Amino acid sequence: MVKQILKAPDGPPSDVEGIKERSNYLRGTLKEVMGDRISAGIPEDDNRLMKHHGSYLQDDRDLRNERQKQKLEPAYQFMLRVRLPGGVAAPAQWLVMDELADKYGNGTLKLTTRETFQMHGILKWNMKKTIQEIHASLLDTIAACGDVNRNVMCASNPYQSEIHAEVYEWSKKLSDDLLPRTRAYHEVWLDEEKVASTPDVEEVEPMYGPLYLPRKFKIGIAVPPSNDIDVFSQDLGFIAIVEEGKLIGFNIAIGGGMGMSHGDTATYPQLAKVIGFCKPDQLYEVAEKTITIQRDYGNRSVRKNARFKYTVDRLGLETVKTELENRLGWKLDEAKSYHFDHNGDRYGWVKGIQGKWNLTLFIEGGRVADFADYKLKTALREIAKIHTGDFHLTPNQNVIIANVSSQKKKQINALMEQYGLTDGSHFSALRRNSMACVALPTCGLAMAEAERYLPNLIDKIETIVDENGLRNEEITIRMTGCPNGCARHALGEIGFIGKAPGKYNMYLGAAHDGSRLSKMYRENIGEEEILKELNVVLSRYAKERNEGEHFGDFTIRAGIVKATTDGTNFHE
Ligand code: SRM
Ligand code: SF4
Repeated sequence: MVKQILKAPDGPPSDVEGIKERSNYLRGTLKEVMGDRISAGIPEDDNRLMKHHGSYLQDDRDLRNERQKQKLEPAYQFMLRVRLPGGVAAPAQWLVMDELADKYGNGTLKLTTRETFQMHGILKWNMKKTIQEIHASLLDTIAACGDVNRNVMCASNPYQSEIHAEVYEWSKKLSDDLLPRTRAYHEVWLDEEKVASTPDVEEVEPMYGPLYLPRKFKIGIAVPPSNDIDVFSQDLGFIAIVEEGKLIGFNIAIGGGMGMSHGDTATYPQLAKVIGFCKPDQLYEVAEKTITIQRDYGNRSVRKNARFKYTVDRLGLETVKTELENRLGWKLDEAKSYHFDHNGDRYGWVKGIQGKWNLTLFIEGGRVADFADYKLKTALREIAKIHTGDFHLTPNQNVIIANVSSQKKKQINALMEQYGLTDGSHFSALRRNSMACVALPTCGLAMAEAERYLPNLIDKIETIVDENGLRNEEITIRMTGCPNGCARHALGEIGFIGKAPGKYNMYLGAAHDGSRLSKMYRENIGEEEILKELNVVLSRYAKERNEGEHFGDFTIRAGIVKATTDGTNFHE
């Protein structure tokens, strides 16, 4: 018997709840509107549903004013996000994405902060062909966005150890088993015939129900000592626990999230809290039951407060834990000890299991493109043509050419040399530890630049870094174009959130291992002030730091920013 979906706890359901309810399990009128040629856009109701199919309607914001002046409709286009559990793609799949980006997209691929591909600039009439070609490569875009469980992340070196490989399999299983069951995606995009039947909640969506979740839900699995997936930023994070070389299970952390709105203290980034431990074969059950708690108790009235972190805060951590144990029918074990030491990527060649090699490459801003002086996209395509292992997209927007034999390693090195492809070792450690969200021109929510601006800002910060002898100091720096936190700004030792064109709030104090959020240091400042402030704090760091002390820890110890008492809550 499926549990009845409780009414929204805090008021009347939001408009999106109505849209989902009327959509007949995410179908809406998508099939019809995607076929019409009246507009390059689609109605808002269908756009809401579209997200559950892995896509957003956007418009090119660089062209917005000019088109408005010319009384033209916005330059509508679609963003498409692939579901890629653990970020693992086969070379043939890389080649398909590479080709589709040229054929139907804007000629580039974005490697995202959740280990997958995004394409931008797809026109409405090319969407179906694009999705069909992705599907033919055995990938899909189902549930890559929307009020469902999203792409499940996992530590990004699956073949570096047997444990990584095992954890990857768990992330894939979670991603597959937690998919919505509706056939809407297959009918709208893949021309599957609709089977006439009376919709039955239990049959169609046994876990989600007809309203799906109140909001997006994110799961990730970390393998200590790397916290590359930022496990405490997940709605539900798992930390792999290894004893005597064996995976014995996972610590469970709940209620993390990065998003907030400027000036609204009812919204805030929050770290997930560890509530217990489960064995590997209990993982799916824990995930499923946690999701059903959010399904039943999440705020379906105010979308800004609908994420699981707010449900946990409203109900209380202990209540949620007890509810989870009730639904499981067994008690969670005590959490085991673990240790993280960084949340960034490690670059270059690393030997993994079975004599295979892994090469992590630095992809600035996650943008795979052919630049005037750096043919990155072509180089990766040429590697994909000869590569017999996999590609691993990392949570820091980079890529690992994984599972490479010694013989192929030589060929890949030759291609790297031919194209000047870099593992980032000649860059400052600051740049290698940088992340920026997409922001302008495609993101409709951006208030300032991020991906297009951070590299230029880092050029200037590097001068300060060099003057202070900090070139090889691993300091994480992250920029987002708005407070939604897509580049997990609140877990960067230096963080920027866009406020207005050219203006950012600046944050300091996050932990290098992703276990403490940052605090606001300066509000609404432009480049000149950013550099002035960084000059002061970085030169103090160079002179006053203790041995081995990370920059984020230093800014707290030196009183540059103050840690909150519990080290977690972060408000403007
Ligand atoms: Fe995000 C919305 C891009 C990871 C929090 N995010 C968006 C949208 C779809 C804008 C929109 O709603 O119109 C952005 C599309 C821009 C574009 O043009 O492509 C967007 N988010 C991204 C990506 C591509 C950033 C990147 O440069 O890599 C990341 C895609 C991840 C993926 O593959 O699934 C991305 N977004 C994140 C993360 C990081 C993470 O999950 O680890 C976060 C913070 C964690 C969290 O969810 O708390 C994040 N995105 C948001 C939010 C705030 C949600 C909230 O409830 O607080 C929004 C706004 C919303 O949902 O209303 C958002
Ligand atoms: Fe867009 Fe804001 Fe996310 Fe950046 S952080 S991609 S500006 S929603």
